[in-house]
Amino acid sequence: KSNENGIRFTRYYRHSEINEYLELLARKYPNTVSVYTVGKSYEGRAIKVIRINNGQHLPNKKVIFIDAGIHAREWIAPATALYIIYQLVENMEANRQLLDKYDWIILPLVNPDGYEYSHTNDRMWRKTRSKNFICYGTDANRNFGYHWGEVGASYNPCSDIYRGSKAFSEPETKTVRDILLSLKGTGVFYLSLHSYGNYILYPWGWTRKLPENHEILHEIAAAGADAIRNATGSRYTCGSSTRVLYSAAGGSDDYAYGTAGFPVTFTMELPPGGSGFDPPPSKIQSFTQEAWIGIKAMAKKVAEK
Ligand code: ING
Ligand code: ZN
Repeated sequence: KSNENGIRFTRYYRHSEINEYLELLARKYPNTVSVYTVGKSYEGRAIKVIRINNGQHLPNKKVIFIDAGIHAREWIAPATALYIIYQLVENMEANRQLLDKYDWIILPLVNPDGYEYSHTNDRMWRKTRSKNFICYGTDANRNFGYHWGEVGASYNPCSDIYRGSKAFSEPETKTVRDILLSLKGTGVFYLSLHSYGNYILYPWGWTRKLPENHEILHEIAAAGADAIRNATGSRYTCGSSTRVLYSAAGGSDDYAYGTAGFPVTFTMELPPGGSGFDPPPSKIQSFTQEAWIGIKAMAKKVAEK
């Protein structure tokens, strides 16, 4: 089913189409939507964010920041970011409370070079596309500067989990870093969308220690997982990255929590499909819709805290 804005959740969009959709919304809803180019990828592609407001533009509004597409092949993640944008902008009345409480900033595609490469050359590409000696690409989710490189990352530039030559060696991770730092104080909830495996993960990735407010984090994650299970029966596992999945330093959520002062940060691993990273287009609508149910429940729980 299509709609007035022409966005459909029946196929995966390319980078240029994603940016065009954001610009279309900015033109159509000038009082509630702002779109900014916040950076450029290694190969020069524009990285854009959309900021969604209830139209009142009150100062000191708290912010929820969501990104997707840190990893190239995880196509369902940018699709979910687009679905969230579509719901918040086009279905504003239904989301009135969440928009009265927060501004939402969404960066639907952090790594456009890798994403395009996964469409045109190698479906399983994960990293950025920067050149390192003999190989290409850094794992952007090992490149953030919080306990960078200490565990679960590789110093081999040919590895799929290459940490980069230094923390924030990549223009794409610098772009996310600068947004996170600009939200220090107002940012209350950071969510990074990945796939796959049905997890809602919270810090830390770099250590087995649990963060100071881990009980609250678990309660918020569980609210998301419960909402999804009640709505569709799908199950998500909640826990710290290290404990329920594996250790990895240099992730964006650890940086948002540890350095940028976000009190609540999650990495959400969306459902699998096909060989894992490629849910068929017929699943996009239901997977993204279901994720949004969980994300709304988490945002409501954050508002109660
Ligand atoms: N998974 C995440 C990864 O970057 C993760 C999981 C996130 C682990 C944060 C540790 C910290 O490996 C995917 N699918 O990318
Ligand atoms: Zn990922």
